[in-house]
Amino acid sequence: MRLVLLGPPGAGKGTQAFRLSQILAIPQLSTGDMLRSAASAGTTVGMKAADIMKRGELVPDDLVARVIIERIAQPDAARGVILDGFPRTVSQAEILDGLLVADGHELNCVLELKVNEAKLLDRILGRAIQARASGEAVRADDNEEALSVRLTAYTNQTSPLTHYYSAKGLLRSVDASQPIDCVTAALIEAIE
Ligand code: B4P
Repeated sequence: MRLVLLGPPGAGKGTQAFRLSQILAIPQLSTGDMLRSAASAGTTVGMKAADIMKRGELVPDDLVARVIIERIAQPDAARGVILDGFPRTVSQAEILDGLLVADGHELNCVLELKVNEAKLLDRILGRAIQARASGEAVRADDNEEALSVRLTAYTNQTSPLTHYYSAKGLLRSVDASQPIDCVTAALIEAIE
């Protein structure tokens, strides 16, 4: 099973990808997490990505392609993958098509998480408030300024993917403004 989770920042891609990964017993591949780890580790890719992510912009396709190509080649990904936050541009979708074809696989389903903008803002800023209260590090892009840039990037660069995948008959949209358990149930139903 090869799945893509698509949605604006704070839609719950990471939250739901983790749950689906437990249920379906296939790995969650989060480009956001991979880029944040690369940034903390100070790798060449990570150093280039860190400031871009902090501003809320999308990291260039060639850098993201490098991390995903490396990760998807790992043995555990042969069983299937849940792609969390990748692809985010039409060029990335074409890179993914090429990778899957080369491995003799195909995409089973693209799950779009739909949430209105007010709720996205509440969730992201809520996460920052919670992190601050519990003494954890606040994500560098969880602030109003970066979120506005992230939302614009989603509208301009990522949302065209809904047409791309709908034309291929792969898109399933789910109301992700519901409580977390209800969203998971709706996603499982959409996959089935
Ligand atoms: P990501 O790490 O992918 O994060 P995100 O889109 O901002 O959030 P996500 O949708 O996963 O929301 P989450 O579950 O955390 O991207 C960060 C940055 O990395 C990008 O801006 C970009 O710079 C870079 N990047 C990553 N991939 C890239 C790519 N392919 N190309 C270029 N750049 C790339 O949920 C958010 C909050 O909401 C949490 O607090 C959660 O608990 C809460 N929540 C979730 N679901 C909920 C629900 N149903 N009800 C209530 N709260 C909920």
